Amino acid sequence: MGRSKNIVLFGQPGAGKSSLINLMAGKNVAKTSSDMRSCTLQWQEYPITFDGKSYNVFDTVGLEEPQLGIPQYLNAVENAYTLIRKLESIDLLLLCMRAGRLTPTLQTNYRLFHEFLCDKKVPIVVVITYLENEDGEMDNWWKRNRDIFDERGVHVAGHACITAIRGNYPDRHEQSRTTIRKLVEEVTAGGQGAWKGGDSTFVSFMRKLKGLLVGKEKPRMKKNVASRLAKRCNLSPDVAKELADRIRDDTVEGAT
Ligand SMILES: Nc1nc2c(ncn2[C@@H]2O[C@H](COP(=O)(O)OP(=O)(O)OP(=O)(O)O)[C@@H](O)[C@H]2O)c(=O)[nH]1
Ligand SMILES: [Mg+2]
Repeated sequence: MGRSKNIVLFGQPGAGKSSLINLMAGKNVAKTSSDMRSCTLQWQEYPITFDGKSYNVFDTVGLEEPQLGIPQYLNAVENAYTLIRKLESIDLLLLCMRAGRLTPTLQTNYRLFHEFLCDKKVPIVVVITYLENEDGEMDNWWKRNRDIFDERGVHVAGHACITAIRGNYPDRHEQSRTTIRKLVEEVTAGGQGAWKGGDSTFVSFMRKLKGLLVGKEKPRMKKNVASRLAKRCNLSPDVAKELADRIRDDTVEGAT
């Protein structure tokens, strides 16, 4: 068995991220919650094995600004940033979303993780949950909605339409397990997509920023990060500014 592949899982609170881990694992390893309050407060690592391969799945905090409130949202993003900086390589980004919820948050999360945090260097796939009641094949959901992803600039290397819980549909649950495992295996095979952590432009941008902290360029650079975040990730200027500040502080601390 080769090295464990690292998978970073993200998506809105309650999208079914923890349930998805349990589905892949084939047993309950992650704690799930039906509570409106987010149940995952900090990223968690779950080593799982299937079809003879091992994976480390990192369950991150559900990201949605209005639902979390700004301070918690910032904590969640900062948390994700710390995780990605810590990892030596990332083989796959799993974006988990609930069917019927094509909110602007989807695009925001996609850009934040795929573009900003991973510099588009990690393959990303989308997993659509809550499809146990879909008429016909669960994959029909994708056929109906794929254009919307394109329109919003959310480009993925693959997709899986599933139900993450057993409920009254054990067959669909088993089928979902097969679908997601196959997708993960395919996209991470060979490891050609593996990205060595640390060389994203975002991270090097932050390093540069750190180097310039004492220089006169500091305010301009900081503003630049904030405005990029605001523009690309649809964050309000205040949130973007605060996030840029926090990431800078974190980078400075991490380097000493
Ligand atoms: N019907 C249905 N319920 C689901 C599905 N996936 C998850 N749930 C339920 O939705 C609730 C939230 O699921 P979690 O797996 O805890 O969601 P999460 O994304 O980890 O949530 P946070 O950790 O709070 O961000 C739980 O009650 C799950 O049982 C699904 O595919 N179908
Ligand atoms: Mg969770």
